[in-house]
Amino acid sequence: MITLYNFGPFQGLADPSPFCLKIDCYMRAAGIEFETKSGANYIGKSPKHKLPYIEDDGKAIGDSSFIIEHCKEKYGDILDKDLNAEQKAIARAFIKMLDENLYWCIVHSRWIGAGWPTVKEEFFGKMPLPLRMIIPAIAQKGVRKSLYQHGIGRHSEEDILDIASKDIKALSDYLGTKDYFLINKPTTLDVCAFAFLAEMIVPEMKCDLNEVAKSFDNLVAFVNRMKTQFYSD
Ligand SMILES: N[C@@H](CCC(=O)N[C@@H](CS)C(=O)NCC(=O)O)C(=O)O
Repeated sequence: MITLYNFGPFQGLADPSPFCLKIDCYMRAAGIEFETKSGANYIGKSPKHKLPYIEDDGKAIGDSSFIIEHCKEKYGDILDKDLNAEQKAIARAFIKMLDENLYWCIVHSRWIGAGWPTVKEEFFGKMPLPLRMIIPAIAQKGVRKSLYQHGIGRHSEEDILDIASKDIKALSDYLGTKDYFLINKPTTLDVCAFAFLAEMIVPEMKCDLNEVAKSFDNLVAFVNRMKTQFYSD
């Protein structure tokens, strides 16, 4: 059986990481049996030194895109087999927008913006003193550096919110009144969109980014639809 290494439950979701949530949801949607092992300590054991990664038949695979590719090769393209080339191209563009652009806006709102008190408490609140006083600031400094190196961290908070809002609006406009993004059943794009949207819509975290996401009724309904379909447990 596949083992998914992730961070573990967070504020009503299977994981605080949209990449880990993406794989959790992909396995459920594709009907692939899996178990989870959770903890930030697995980052050091991961082939790419990030989570998620999986182990399947003794082989470790890191990165959500490579994990999905592996599952498609080994278990069949259960979710996307009915898509044509144009739909696959649209999916690719949206998934990369989520992974490479919106992701960093979410990280900014959680680690630098108004989400920080919640993240600090959730991730570090159970640490013993004096670590609880020291580690959060060190971790936040590391994330600030990553955001700057990526480029998003060089913009003002207002501009980052604007960048994210345009991605979220694009998702809302494309979904429109449909139940799913591409066809009448969930595909990998729905799984990916769910993972990122749920991270902004489900947690009780007060920040402008989450308020923007929650303001799109069709996206909130989409997240609830996916939650009902795959997380009724
Ligand atoms: N491209 C990777 C991104 C994974 C990623 O950025 N994971 C973050 C959590 S959301 C992580 O493990 N960060 C820990 C670190 O950078 O030390 C994927 O698609 O899986």
